Amino acid sequence: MVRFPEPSDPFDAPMRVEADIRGVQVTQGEVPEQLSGTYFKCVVDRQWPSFVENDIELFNGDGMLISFRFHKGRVDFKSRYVHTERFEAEGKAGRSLFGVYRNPFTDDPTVQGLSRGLANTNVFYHAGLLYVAKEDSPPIIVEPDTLATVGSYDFEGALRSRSSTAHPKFDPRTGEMVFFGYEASGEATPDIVYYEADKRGKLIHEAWFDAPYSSMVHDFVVTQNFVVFPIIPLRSDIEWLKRGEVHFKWDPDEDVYLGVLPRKGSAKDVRWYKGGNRFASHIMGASDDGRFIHIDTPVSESNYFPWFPDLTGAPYDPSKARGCLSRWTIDTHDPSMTFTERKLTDTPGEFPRMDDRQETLPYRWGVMALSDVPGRTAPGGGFRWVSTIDVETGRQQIYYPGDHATVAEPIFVPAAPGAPPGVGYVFVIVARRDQMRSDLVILDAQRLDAPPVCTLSLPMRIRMGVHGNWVDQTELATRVA
Ligand code: V55
Ligand code: FE
Repeated sequence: MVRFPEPSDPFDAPMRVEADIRGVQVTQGEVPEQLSGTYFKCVVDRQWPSFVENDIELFNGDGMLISFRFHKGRVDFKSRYVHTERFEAEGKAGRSLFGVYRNPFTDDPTVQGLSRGLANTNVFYHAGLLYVAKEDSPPIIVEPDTLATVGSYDFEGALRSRSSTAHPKFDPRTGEMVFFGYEASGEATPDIVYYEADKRGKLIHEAWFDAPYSSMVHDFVVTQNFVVFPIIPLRSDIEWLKRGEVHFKWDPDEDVYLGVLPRKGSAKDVRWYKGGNRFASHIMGASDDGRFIHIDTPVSESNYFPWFPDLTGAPYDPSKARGCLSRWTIDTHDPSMTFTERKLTDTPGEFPRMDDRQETLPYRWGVMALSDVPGRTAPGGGFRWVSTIDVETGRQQIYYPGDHATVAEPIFVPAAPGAPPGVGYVFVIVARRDQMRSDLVILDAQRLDAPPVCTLSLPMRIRMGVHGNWVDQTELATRVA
């Protein structure tokens, strides 16, 4: 029998619908005619109710891809499940077979050896392939027009890691995709493997090393001259998994380590820079000048995720989970092996993004979702505002979608492929919680506080999810069969 637990807000109930809309309705403004390309995004939509109590739906739900395809002012919408091994096996059984988030010891015995990958975290394009990724498994290739699943991808046999990040970085100067796997040789191991693929998608670099302890390495840092692996104390331990517990626990007594390697460096080059206990997850952007590495990331005092327990039994503290965009600076010549931190804003939030054409390079324009703006109120929780930030001056522009609305990750879309940095649009999916449906709102990236450029209104909800990316038509045209 299919019966899902009731969510606290009916907006967050599973949908389990795959949809096509030809010509999405524009309810305000006009779609920029010159935009030609597709906005792909991952959402999470459990196909079968979990047999785990209080399952982490956002992290442990089936991945569904949505796409908004722009051509001459017309926008077509599509949503399709990613047909992972797990989705197929559970579909055949008509029920959940996989248990606790990233704990294979809790799975139904019939699925031993099948990939636990959910393809629910990020979708990105490189060297003619559209990838969907979840950090616990290899990526999956999807067909960009139909969103049909092609299958798991191992770089033609070259990927030896058991896992591959959902947050690769792209070097705009070389066309390289820089990525990694953590717990790379198995559950709860401290093994990290750092990879680079060249502009044709061929693996050209591989370096294995050990982190100081095993933890969730959700995102990382790539600059022109360095890669940096942030080790944040959301620890894992095989004994916890054997006991049937969730994969990660917060350790309030453990330090943060930033593992620095030169680009294309090897294990012997890793240097660990240490800082006190704190939490960070997503990187907005980073750059280096040969000596100093600057890393911009929202930083909070303690664990952000309420579903990962504190090792000492301390209750989740939402006030310590709020993080403001901050800048970490590593002096690679400093023998003290530490790093500094300075706040760039006083508006807590997450989902930091930039103009990705500046990735690995010095940049000024960033955007993120905010949960609080001092002096302003918005009813309800979650992310209620979007803000652009000039990371040099700290100057912000803020968009408020109105009451009863929450926002997903905002992304930057260039006005045209050659537009200057930060000149273009912010795309953000707005959940109209009182109307049980969502909008795709397009804002001017330089005038975020002006009325939207246009609002595309969907007749239904877009499910919760994390990351997405714009892929220009000129890039999509290079796709390989
Ligand atoms: C995140 C999301 C995941 C995951 C780990 O921070 C981290 C977001 C959607 O799944 O497995
Ligand atoms: Fe992420």
